[in-house]
Amino acid sequence: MRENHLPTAELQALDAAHHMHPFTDGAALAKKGARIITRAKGVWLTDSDGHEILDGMAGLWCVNVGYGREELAEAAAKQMRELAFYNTFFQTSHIPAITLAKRLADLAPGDLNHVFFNGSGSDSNDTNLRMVRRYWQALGKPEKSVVISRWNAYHGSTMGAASLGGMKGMHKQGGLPIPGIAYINQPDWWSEGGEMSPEDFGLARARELEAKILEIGADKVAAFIGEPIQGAGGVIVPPASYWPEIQRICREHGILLIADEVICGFGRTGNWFGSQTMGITPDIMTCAKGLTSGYIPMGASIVSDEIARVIDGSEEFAHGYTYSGHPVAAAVALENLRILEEDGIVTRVREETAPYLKTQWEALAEHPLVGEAKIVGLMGSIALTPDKAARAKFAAKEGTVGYICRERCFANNLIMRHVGDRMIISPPLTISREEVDILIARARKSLDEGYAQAKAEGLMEAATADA
Ligand code: PXG
Repeated sequence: MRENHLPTAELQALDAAHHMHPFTDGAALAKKGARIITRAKGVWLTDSDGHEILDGMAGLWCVNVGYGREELAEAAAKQMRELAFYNTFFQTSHIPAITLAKRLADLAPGDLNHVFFNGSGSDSNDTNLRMVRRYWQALGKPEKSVVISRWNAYHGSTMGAASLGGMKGMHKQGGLPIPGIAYINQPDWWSEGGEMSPEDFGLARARELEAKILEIGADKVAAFIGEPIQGAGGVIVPPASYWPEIQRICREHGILLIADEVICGFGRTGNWFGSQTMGITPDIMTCAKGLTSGYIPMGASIVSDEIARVIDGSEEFAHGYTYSGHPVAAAVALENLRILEEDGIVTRVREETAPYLKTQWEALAEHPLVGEAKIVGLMGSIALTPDKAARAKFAAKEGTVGYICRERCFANNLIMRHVGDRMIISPPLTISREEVDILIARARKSLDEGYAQAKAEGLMEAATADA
């Protein structure tokens, strides 16, 4: 394809001069220059220098149907011509929002039959926070307002969503969390499980919820929120004992359960929703990303009959966004869901691609730099370690070796991210077997090179236990 853009160096200079990047050390990036992606097809990105890069992260965990689907472009164009925008506020509605709400109600588990539309995952979680507090208030229990979350959870970047998240680095910047959020520990057996079996550890971590509810008082707790599998926290797969126990505790103490499905939803774990993979039926699901495969921004809160009955049955719920149910986004989401279903993508993930990738992914655990290798559906992680048997952390600053490996992946034209010293993948759900083979070969090569570099730089020292 003919390139008709400025030279890479000029684009990088303009980017550094004018573009503020999310979650980025701007000065460091300005020195190095951003990698500029110009187009994409399937699982392959092309950068401004013509490199072909395998996108092992589906953009940002979102391009579930892969890049370059004409039908999605068509759906957007058609809707823009027909009705580019109308709001859903003042007793009006439109066909894309109605059709999508019905479609999501059919797909969602249990009695999650009602949809509040948002613009992203963050503002979906803001909606959820306001909705659960309003729910209890409408039932005459306004003091039932605390939401319990987990350290190292990611629920978004707005003041509300970042407070719901348990990322201490985010809380440090700008006076977070907001009042009324409490935290328990995450179910990360590899790093925090000590001598316990994974199953015992899963139960113990779930029971921290019960202890926290009792500490605060069940009459003050509105809800618990969690990602079925933590994504941005490093793809932490909880032990099988964890989620059923969390659900039991929520039910027993009259606490609403919010499953943040922003990453796990729409096929990522081999089912439509991560909640189904984890065997739970939440009261609210947060959706975004894969809802439109990232082709256009959209978020949704899918809620139970009971919550909708209370919210819609009392005075006006004073909440909403201009773009709640945006017709173009809704039209793209509908077409995206059609593709996921009619192309059999979710089923293929569960029955073919995930089992094929799992065998090769778990074999990476034999690599000298790798401790555990975990994968559910098409979201996987590996823990890097200087000492497998001891499940040790590195003596070097957390993320040093992870960053080295990520840089090797970049150099080998594979997007595989690091979160601290965990490497993570989440490729488009349409990845073929041949592409899985390429992903694994490049990951292995990058780990070999990362290992060699870590050894050469004296980084294979384990931290002492109390470090
Ligand atoms: N919930 C979860 C579980 C997420 O993963 C959000 C909410 C917020 O969605 P929006 O659409 O507001 O970004 C997310 C987003 C990373 C990374 O570094 C992950 C996300 C966003 C940005 C970076 O892995 N997830």
